Amino acid sequence: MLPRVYWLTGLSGAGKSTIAVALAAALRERQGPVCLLDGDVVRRGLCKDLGFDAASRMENARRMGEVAKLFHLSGVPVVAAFISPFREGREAVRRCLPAGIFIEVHVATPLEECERRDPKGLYKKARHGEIKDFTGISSPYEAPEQPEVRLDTRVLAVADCVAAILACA
Ligand code: ADX
Repeated sequence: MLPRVYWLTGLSGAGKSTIAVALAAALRERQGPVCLLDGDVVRRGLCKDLGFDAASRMENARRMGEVAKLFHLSGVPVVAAFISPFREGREAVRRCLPAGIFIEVHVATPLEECERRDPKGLYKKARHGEIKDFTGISSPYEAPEQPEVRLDTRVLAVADCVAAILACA
């Protein structure tokens, strides 16, 4: 099986990281080592110089696309979880990989549900103006038009999400 790049996009609190960890575990069991790239982790290290303005988010996606490509070329599947709110940023990653390798997964939890969950208390802060450029509140999210997989986490358990992703690639 060719090492794919599974790119999970969606709002903060949508469930991307949870699904990414479960997907990486399932892939590891089948194929061996997996590269897991997660926004919260990457932004504390490799991309800690970046902010959340549009140009920084595009640069974050560009860099992570390049990292994903290096792992892909080394034969390692990649699971990436980034809000990656801009369609063009995601499509640029798709274009830098061979055809059929980029699997775009829209973790399509609606804003109201993400805000209800608010696992890190960030929506509350954003509503109070304590965080600027917050995705869904004061910064746009461009949902994928034709993702390889779209997940409604309100009705799917994590294991169902993983199964749906593996079934498509
Ligand atoms: S992305 O837009 O550039 O793809 P990324 O996925 O790396 O974002 O990081 C998102 C995480 O950063 C969120 O889950 C949240 O914990 C944190 N964060 C901090 N400030 C913001 C903000 N203004 N908008 C969105 N997420 C933010």
